[in-house]
Amino acid sequence: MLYVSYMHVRWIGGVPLRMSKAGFAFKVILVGDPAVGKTAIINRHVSSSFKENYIPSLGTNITSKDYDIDSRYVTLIIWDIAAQERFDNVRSKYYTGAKAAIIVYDVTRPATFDNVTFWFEDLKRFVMENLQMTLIANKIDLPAKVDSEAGKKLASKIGAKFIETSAKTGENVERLFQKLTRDLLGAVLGSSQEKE
Ligand SMILES: Nc1nc2c(ncn2[C@@H]2O[C@H](COP(=O)(O)OP(=O)(O)O)[C@@H](O)[C@H]2O)c(=O)[nH]1
Ligand SMILES: [Mg+2]
Repeated sequence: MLYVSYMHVRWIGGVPLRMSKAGFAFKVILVGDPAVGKTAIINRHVSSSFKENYIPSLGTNITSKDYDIDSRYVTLIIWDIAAQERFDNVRSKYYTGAKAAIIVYDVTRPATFDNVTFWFEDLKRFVMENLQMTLIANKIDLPAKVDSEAGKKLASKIGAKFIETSAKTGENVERLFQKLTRDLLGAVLGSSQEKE
């Protein structure tokens, strides 16, 4: 059973610290071209909301969310980058310490799918070992111009899980974060706890 509550995050020297119960905290980052729905996916998950208007995020937004998975506390610290992603030094800070990366593309814009390779190479360039990756085909509530098979194929090529989502309807968004959290926990406990 999985329940969720909001956490307060304290800032010390730029590093968020949770002052709470024992458990695991994992940094999760979202990457992908502008306007693919990174912020929308987070908002859907964290606050069950969706906005039609595109408001490009400024700087980096950090949200955290707590889960109770089989009586273990897990916190995801979810980083959403924007605006300055062009700068290498900004991205490298953003990537540092990440345990999971969500690469997002927009199924209505093939160029955002083509750029997945850029984001993957970039992650490889900056992030060390043990990065769990998920490729997200977002906006599946709209007519797709990139088919599922191409997404699946690319995901397996880059060693990522593949999930198709709509931040608008919410389809598969909870599944994405539940799976991610369980897989991160499973990896840290060194067991094969992965459940669908
Ligand atoms: N129809 C539809 N629109 C979406 C979806 N996800 C995001 N959008 C819209 O796409 C635009 C960009 O979303 P945003 O989350 O700001 O993209 P970001 O730049 O990757 O953070 C906004 O206008 C959102 O309303 C989706 O799943 N379906
Ligand atoms: Mg954004």
